[in-house]
Amino acid sequence: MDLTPTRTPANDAARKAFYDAIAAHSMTPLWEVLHALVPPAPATPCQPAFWKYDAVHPYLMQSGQLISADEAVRRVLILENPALRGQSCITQSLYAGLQLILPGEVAPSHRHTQSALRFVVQGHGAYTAVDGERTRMQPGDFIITPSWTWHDHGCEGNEPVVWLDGLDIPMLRFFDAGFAENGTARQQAVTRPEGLSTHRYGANMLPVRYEAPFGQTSPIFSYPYARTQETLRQLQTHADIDAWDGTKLRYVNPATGGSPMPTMATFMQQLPAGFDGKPWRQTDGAVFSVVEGYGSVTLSRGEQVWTFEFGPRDHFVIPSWHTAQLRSAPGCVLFSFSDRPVHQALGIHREERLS
Ligand code: GTQ
Repeated sequence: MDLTPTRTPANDAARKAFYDAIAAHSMTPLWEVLHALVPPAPATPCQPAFWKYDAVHPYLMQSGQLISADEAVRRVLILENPALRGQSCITQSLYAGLQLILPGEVAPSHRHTQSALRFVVQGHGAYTAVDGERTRMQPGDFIITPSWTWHDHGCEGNEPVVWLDGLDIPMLRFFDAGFAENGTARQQAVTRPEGLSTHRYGANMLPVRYEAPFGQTSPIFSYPYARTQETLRQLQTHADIDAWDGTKLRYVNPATGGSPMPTMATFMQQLPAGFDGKPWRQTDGAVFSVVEGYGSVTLSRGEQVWTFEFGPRDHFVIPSWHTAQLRSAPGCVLFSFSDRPVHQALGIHREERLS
């Protein structure tokens, strides 16, 4: 006699009663969820999304009329993934927001275990201070706030300054490893001249008895656009252009060659005029900030297709395992960041370059 249980209406009812019974003991059957738990390919709930700067900028300026940087602590409009509203994230692992600071304002000193990157979008005259050293913020500069370092921001110029904040907030929330505290002083004491960390660590040399000041995070916390721009310009003229990425470079921790922060990788790329890129997909969802020029990105997953026509200061997100393709008629420069170092540390990073 075959005693193998089979699916019948009576058995379905028995299963349902069984699920209810074990639910009272905080248990649930794997077989009902196995396919979703271990999908054949990443099935992110994130959606591609696009924030046109022309649409965002008036709201940012309006926020400046409603609350001071001092009261807000950080006056930021979070870029929330439309499919993950209420979770303060742009991908499942990354946070992004646009921060506004007005002339004369100070965003007070605090520190947290979350790592932060700043990518300057608009305006001159602001600074970020990290552990006693200030760095000026110019459009296109990439600046790091290492985990657990005191930081405050200020604006000493005469125009509003806006930058993109990228943080690993959702990742630390996932690991329940977030700590934070406010500084006792509103602004930290400046103890070193501006640029000292660049002289010390950023001239392709390191102190003989180098000791990492910020653990796994880069000892350089400012990567100015002036240098990146010149590098891209030279490579665009004198080196091969990648059919998928154009000229794409990753920022590094000069002491390790690895990513500037343990949780986030950052990139800058230039597409030449007339670029019609090949499609690719990768497991690390990435956030883009358009620095200069114009172009488009076409994303697809299954039957769904999205196209975003971008220009300077626009932002968009390419979620995990969405096929993406970049094009640019006049040429453009794009900054991006993702959680790739974590994928790589876990040995799960995958990328496919399609043709
Ligand atoms: O500048 O320290 O966008 O702590 C979110 C959390 C910025 C910051 C954000 C933060 C900061």
